[in-house]
Amino acid sequence: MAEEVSERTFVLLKPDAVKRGLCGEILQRLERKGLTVVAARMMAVTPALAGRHYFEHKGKPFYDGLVQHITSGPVLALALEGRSAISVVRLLIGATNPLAAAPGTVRGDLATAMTPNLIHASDSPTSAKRELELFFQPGDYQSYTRADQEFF
Ligand code: FUP
Repeated sequence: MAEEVSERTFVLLKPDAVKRGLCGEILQRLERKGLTVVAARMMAVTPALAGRHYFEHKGKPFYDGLVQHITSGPVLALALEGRSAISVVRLLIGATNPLAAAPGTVRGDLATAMTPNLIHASDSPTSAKRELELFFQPGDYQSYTRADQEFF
């Protein structure tokens, strides 16, 4: 395991998270774990951006619903850094299907439906790089040290 490697990952709080007022709750879980927010952007996802973000799902039966949902309202795009951030965030958000997601995870605790499942997070270094580049410009990132950094 690459435990000592600091990584940057991409997280998207989907329109259901924004509309349910759960951004704070979800972000608190990520921050308390020890992840550092290095970029944040509330925005609308256009159909074109949705198509690029979800290109690997094109042609699947749930694709149209996925694009419809992600473009249905504002999202909060985040870049997070931390020790093994990519796999750590995936563990914290839980399984894709909230009904199968473990208690204690974001989806396991806060969602029941498959498409409005609150959150997206990159699943590999390759997808993190690609997704970060879709949503952020190089100048969007901040560099700072958390006051509690010694514990992470
Ligand atoms: P995840 O990485 O956990 O977000 O899951 P996937 O990349 O496999 O799927 C992306 C999104 O497609 C999920 F967040 C929800 C949606 N989806 C469905 O609506 N139905 C499915 O059968 C699979 C995925």
